[in-house]
Amino acid sequence: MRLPPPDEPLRCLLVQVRFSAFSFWNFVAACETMGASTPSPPLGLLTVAALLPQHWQFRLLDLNTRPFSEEDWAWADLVCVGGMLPQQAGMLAVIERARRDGKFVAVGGSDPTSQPDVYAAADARVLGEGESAIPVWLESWRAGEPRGVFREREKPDVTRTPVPRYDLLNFGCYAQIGVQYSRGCPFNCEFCDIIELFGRVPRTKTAEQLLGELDRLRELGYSGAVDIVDDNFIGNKRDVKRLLLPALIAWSERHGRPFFFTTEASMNLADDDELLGLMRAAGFRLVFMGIETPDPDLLRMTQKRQNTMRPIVERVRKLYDYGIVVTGGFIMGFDGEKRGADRAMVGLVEESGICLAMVGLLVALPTTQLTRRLVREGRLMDFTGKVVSTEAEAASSARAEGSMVEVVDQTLAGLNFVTTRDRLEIFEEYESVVRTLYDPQVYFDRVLRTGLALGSSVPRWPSLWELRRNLLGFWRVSLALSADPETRWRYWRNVVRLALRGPMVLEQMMRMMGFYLHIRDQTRYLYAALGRQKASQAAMPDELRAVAPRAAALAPGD
Ligand code: B12
Ligand code: SF4
Repeated sequence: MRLPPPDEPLRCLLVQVRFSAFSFWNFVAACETMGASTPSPPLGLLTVAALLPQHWQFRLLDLNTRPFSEEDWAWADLVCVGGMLPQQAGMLAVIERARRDGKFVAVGGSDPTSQPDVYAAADARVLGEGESAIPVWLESWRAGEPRGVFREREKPDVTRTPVPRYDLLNFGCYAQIGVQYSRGCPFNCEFCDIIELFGRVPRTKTAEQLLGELDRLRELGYSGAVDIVDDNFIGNKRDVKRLLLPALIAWSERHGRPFFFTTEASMNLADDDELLGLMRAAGFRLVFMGIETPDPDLLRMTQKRQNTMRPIVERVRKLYDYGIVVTGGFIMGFDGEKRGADRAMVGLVEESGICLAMVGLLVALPTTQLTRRLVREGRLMDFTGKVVSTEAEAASSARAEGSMVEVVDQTLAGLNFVTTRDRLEIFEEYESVVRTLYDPQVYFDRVLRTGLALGSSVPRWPSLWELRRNLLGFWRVSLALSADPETRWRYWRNVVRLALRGPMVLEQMMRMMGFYLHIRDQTRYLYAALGRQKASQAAMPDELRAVAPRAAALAPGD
């Protein structure tokens, strides 16, 4: 198939493949209550559309919001697909179909960048950040060769990143819209792939640039939840405090607060009252933090010392004082983890009141320091449970027959290495944590405690569109939770008591209660999957079920 040069008008179809309905983060059931189909749009592809020649035509086919469209497929001269590890099988299916139909297909994004060999069937593999890699691809294409592997030459300066093509979205399909202020994180956690993909020197956009993106969203008629998808929003704390937040507060006040914000940040956020005050004033309502484990020895071992500086519970509660809800990521299966880790984990989540605690199993992600160490120690496994001697072998088996894990997210796929304690015991304790934390009584009681402790966030009037969404959400969540005798009573108790704390707190905690609709389905699926996984772990030979605790002594952070 001949592809015209990129300077000619081309029709480009951007395909976002489906996430599993059983991923913790794919809270479709909660989105549906407000009439949306999926949590967030694919910001990577929207940015790619802005980086490609603007005389092209673009369409977005987000398979999380609508079925595969033969019409869009036939329309396209070329297909761009991108995404993360759990989307691998879907991306490969798109590539296969493109090859079958003689359509040119380019692939990029986090998983293709981490494991390019898996995507060898694509015509063009454009690896790394698009700002830097797409020009390399276009240059080669203009010289007559659009096919091949094209890598970023350096980490791009994100102040030159164009405004993502938000005009390609149907906002009604999404619960929130993503914007990005910075890339990279200054910390050095052993299991983290972000610092491998984006580096340890945070690169920030200018405040004006971010406000330009918000202006664009406003212009297109969007209002409501905006997720700042940074790896660590406070990676460059100085710029966030001095430049971004003051400008954002002024902008929000000038425009009648069209948005409220959620983001992800490291735990040292809690140590800075001035920063928290600014975030509150700017309209931040929720922050995700990687808390990982209550055990300070394990935090040190995994090079996450920043989480050991002050008591975790105290830090989480500090955010509540500023009206900011905390969601947290927790991990089980670190080297050196001791029996009884489940009790400590439940204790931490309960005491800190983190409603949405994403407890998962440690995954050695491609390209990380953890994976490299496990290879050195002869402990990395492929997805069939076989020890491999190179990272490439593990990657190439991700789709193998007999895969013992489901590559959905960390709640379902993990421990792809020989552990330092019996892996069956880890699975059992993991299940006990999830069962305890997401027992309806425990969950709704935690929501209430947190709601009662939550300071009020900055008041704002929702737009008519949002109001309609919120009311629809309230009605549908109420119907669904009232129909279930396990949640009915506690749900209404929470609504009444939280309403007395004011509309802002009620709105925040309604989201947490709506999320339970997803958790309920997701955990049901999880327990069944864990049953299957435990059976396969039990059948593993003893030497693979655990290594001597010696490995803990080899651990890097000591
Ligand atoms: C926001 C985010 C989420 C959000 C929203 C996801 C969504 N719908 O977009 C949520 C919270 C839902 C999420 C969930 C998960 N996430 Co996530 N997430 C991110 C995060 C922080 C930002 C992604 C983003 O929007 N970036 C901004 C855009 C502009 O950048 P980009 O997507 O990388 O795109 C650029 C390039 O990659 C490239 N590009 C991208 N696509 C394409 C396509 C083509 C053709 C080309 C040429 C170029 C190209 O150009 C773009 C511009 O430079 C990243 C970290 C990161 N910095 O990437 C992790 C990240 C993508 N997530 C990751 C993971 C593992 C997950 C989970 C599995 C989490 C888990 N712990 O279990 C879940 C599963 C998701 C699900 N729904 O089932 C990993 C992926 C690892 C990998 N090797 O693939 C990352 C890298 C980090 C991490 N370790 O958490 N995530
Ligand atoms: S704080 Fe988060 S983003 Fe930064 S290195 Fe650690 S895990 Fe990665």
